[in-house]
Amino acid sequence: MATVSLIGAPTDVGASVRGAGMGPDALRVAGLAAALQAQGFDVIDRGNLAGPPNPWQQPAQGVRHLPEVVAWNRAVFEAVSTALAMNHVPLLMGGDHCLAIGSISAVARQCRQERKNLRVIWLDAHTDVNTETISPSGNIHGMPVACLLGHGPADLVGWSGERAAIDAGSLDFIGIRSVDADERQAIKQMGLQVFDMRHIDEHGMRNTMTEVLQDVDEDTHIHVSFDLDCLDPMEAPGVGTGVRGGPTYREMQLCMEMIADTGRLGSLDVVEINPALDVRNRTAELAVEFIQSLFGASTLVR
Ligand code: NNH
Ligand code: MN
Ligand code: MN
Ligand code: MN
Repeated sequence: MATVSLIGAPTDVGASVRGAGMGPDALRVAGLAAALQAQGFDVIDRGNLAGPPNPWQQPAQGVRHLPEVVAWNRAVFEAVSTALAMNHVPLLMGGDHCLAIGSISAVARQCRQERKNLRVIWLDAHTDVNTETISPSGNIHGMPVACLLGHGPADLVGWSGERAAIDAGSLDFIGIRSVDADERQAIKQMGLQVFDMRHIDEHGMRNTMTEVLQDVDEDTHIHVSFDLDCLDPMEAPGVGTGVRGGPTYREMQLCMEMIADTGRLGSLDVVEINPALDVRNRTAELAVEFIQSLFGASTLVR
């Protein structure tokens, strides 16, 4: 059985709603380590990374808190690289979604070294493909996909060793229902594959995931970037930017189980849990259930 490295990154510097910095402890309190241990995994909790406090400033040149976001992502990049070098499965506990820049850059670099095909599955209400020139908010948690594709603030691009850590064809979005006007143009220009809520409504989660996973083979490394606002806020109220109309509990379980069935999950981000907005840690507890499914705990009875 694999070893899972839990890496806490307690920050909300990429957001404009405070509170996601408490996410790592919310996941610990919800029993994440014990849940994975019960499934037979070795789990090492690396504790929390250190980084600068949130200066709580207005955006400058289109971005908020760029130096702080860079510093946190440096720490994440190093920690994820270290875990991968030990053949562990890194599980990044955010923190806001800006941290996926460091995490996925580290994964992309490792995959290139090992000649593995990286596939990124982005579970989110948002596509996070804004840049400093088009973002309506300046919040970097709305930009990680752009940065990973080689666009966005120069300080956040190129960390994997290539300008683009991932190419558009190896990335799939699931659960999307909130895209900014210019972001929509960027999605078209970059040729991104978006399985939005309308697609899931019309085709169902099963067909959607069959399509997403069709070209996964034994040389594939799947990275899941799980923004908890992907879920319907009725299920997961503890997020800063909730949007109505997300996948149901069962749909999300099926999504996780189908990814688990491939046996190719190699790394994971769990981000945007905001305990300050949550109800009795419900969102972190829900996250733990979904993580268990992603790691192969099936609810199948047959
Ligand atoms: N698209 C908005 C922005 O860029 C919201 C992004 N917020 C997120 N993304 N939580 O997942 O500001
Ligand atoms: Mn996101
Ligand atoms: Mn989101
Ligand atoms: Mn695809």
